[in-house]
Amino acid sequence: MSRTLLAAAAQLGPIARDEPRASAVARMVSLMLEAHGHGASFIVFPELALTTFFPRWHFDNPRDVDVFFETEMPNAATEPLFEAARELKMSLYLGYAELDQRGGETRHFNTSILVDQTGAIVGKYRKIHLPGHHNHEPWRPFQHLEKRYFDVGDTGFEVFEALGGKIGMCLCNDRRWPETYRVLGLGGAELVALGYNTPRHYPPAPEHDHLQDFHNHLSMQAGAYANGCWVIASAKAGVEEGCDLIGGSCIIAPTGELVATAQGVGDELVLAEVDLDRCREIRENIFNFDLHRQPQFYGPICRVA
Ligand code: CDT
Repeated sequence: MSRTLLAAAAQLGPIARDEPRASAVARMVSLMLEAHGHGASFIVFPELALTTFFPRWHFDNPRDVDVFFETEMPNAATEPLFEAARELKMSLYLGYAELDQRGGETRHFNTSILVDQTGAIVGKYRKIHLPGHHNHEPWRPFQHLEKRYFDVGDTGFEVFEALGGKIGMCLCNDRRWPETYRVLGLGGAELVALGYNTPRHYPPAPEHDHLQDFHNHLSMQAGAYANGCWVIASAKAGVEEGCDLIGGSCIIAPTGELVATAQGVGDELVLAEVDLDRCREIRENIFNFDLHRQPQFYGPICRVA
């Protein structure tokens, strides 16, 4: 049986600080309709896709931060995405800020979910590699306070049965870490979906600003190739509240080749045929884990200091 599907990375242009969730969701539903018109059955939205990228601001009052978080999913604002999934028989990946108050404890996560074509949530991932800093650093032109506003994810890198295959998820900074893909690869992931918000300017090392697009694709192409999996990556792009976010949303084959890339930095669909059986080209050959890995020498990379 064919395991080929048409997949879409749904890049979003900027979301203003005062843009209601309903507006962002309407933009996403419109991209779902367009993707469905092309025959797509899976669509990947960016990290924190419902709001502006709020970690760029320092807030003293936790209440000012919590307005960017969802306390349940789906909720009134996001229900149209789930309805569209059901009506169009499409699966989706969605990134959002999650406020978890179960068990009397309050925790904040940078989260992604996998929703199947019946509108059911079949997978959840909470971001593990949180970049940036904890405290206000006024010397920066904008903040990157993910370490302040989010807890380190507690889900691990799980692999989910969906789309007729094995699907892994991660979020933004995770995509730069080889460990992300290798743990997902060891779990059998055939496709890794991810969303990102990446400022072009990196205040601690501005000499690398011109390399942002290169590093974006370099890390994902390497992760795809070394683990023989597809990568579908969706950016929030463009100048958002004065901060320039890179685009470059893309679909990468298990060979590491970019098979489709966004042209601009606005709302845009990136489409490609994804044959999950192509993972075998790599996983049964150069990166056949059972035949060629030498984990007895890999201890240092997972030693907890
Ligand atoms: N959202 C996110 O993780 N962004 C980071 C920005 C660089 S670190 C300040 C990234 O790795 O793309």
